[in-house]
Amino acid sequence: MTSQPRTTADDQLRSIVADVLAELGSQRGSAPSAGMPPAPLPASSAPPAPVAATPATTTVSSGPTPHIELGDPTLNRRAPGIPNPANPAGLTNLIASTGARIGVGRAGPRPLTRSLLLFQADHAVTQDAIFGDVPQALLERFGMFAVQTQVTTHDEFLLRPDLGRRLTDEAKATIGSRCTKNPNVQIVVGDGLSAAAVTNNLDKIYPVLVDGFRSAGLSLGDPFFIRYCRVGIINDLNTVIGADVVVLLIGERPGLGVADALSVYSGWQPGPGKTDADRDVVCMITENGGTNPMEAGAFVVEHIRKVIAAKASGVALRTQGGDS
Ligand code: B12
Repeated sequence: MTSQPRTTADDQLRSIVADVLAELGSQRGSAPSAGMPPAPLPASSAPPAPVAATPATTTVSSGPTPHIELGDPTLNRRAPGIPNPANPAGLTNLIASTGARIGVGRAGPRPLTRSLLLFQADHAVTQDAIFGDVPQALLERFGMFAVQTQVTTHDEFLLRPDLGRRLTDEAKATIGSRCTKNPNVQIVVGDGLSAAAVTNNLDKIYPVLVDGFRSAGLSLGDPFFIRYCRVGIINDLNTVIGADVVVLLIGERPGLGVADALSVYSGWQPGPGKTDADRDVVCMITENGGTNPMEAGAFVVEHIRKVIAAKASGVALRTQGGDS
């Protein structure tokens, strides 16, 4: 196969760019093309209008570089992207029934620019959640000190889950000196895969847990925070504390849409050799389309009462008939 001479290819490219610029210039003030939908409506209580029916706001400035303005793609994210749908109300209802990105329309075989920007914006939110830090002030509000696993950076946290399941010697010494031993329940908070989950939900769920456990007559250990934390850490920390039950509040892997969901993992007498089969989880705790943190807290308290009564968690609890 022979390649075209460079000058011919460059000339062709220049010609294409000139055509595109001419077309963009001719569209100024007119309705957008399929590839350039107008900006979505601002967030409001009004039902979302189809993208194709909203007024055009795409603008192209004069000068050598075109400037395209599309508006914030995260506003009115559920606006249908299909022009002239046969059943507009049905389409709106269908879109509202799922978190999946349906009814978004297309520009030829490609996604609309709006869809791409929204995807990139949601991805950016997940990155902020994963690489963010839980504010010290929040932990101090609940009297929590902080320790760290054997992970030293956010990148290492993603690459080495095994290190996120082990405390440093310093962390074990701190826990050993500051925590009450052998409580009924030890509450621990970990950043996990979403600092935003802890930041947004801790102040709602934590008081419910503490009040609920106390009302149930259960003794509580001293709470603390673990940075770069994985679920399996409960085995390691309980070699120091010796709790009947460890309750770990930890950030879940963020999704493209909800990035602040918290999970509560728990287990009866965690220790070396215990696995996820010995643990339970209450997941998707968030005010953004998940279980309300206060309701989740009440549910966790009831669950831990069953664990303590049965002296078992995970699969062992189910096989005893101790929980559904
Ligand atoms: C990633 C994930 C997995 C991965 C975990 C691999 C890994 N190393 O991360 C894989 C694909 C292996 C997996 C498998 C399972 N998972 Co899963 N998983 C998730 C997911 C998407 C995110 C979990 C997370 O962010 N954890 C927090 C981080 C920081 O924890 P981590 O230490 O990095 O990882 C540990 C946990 O993720 C844990 N884990 C993952 N799933 C489950 C499920 C249970 C019941 C337990 C106790 C622990 C557990 O395993 C990892 C290693 O210890 C959640 C969805 C969600 N909204 O949370 C579902 C979710 C937790 N999983 C669920 C289920 C049911 C399972 C399975 C039982 C499915 C099956 N039938 O085989 C298995 C059990 C696996 C096990 N470990 O024993 C359910 C739990 C429902 C419930 N309340 O009981 C969830 C909520 C999904 C759902 N909505 O149905 N899972």
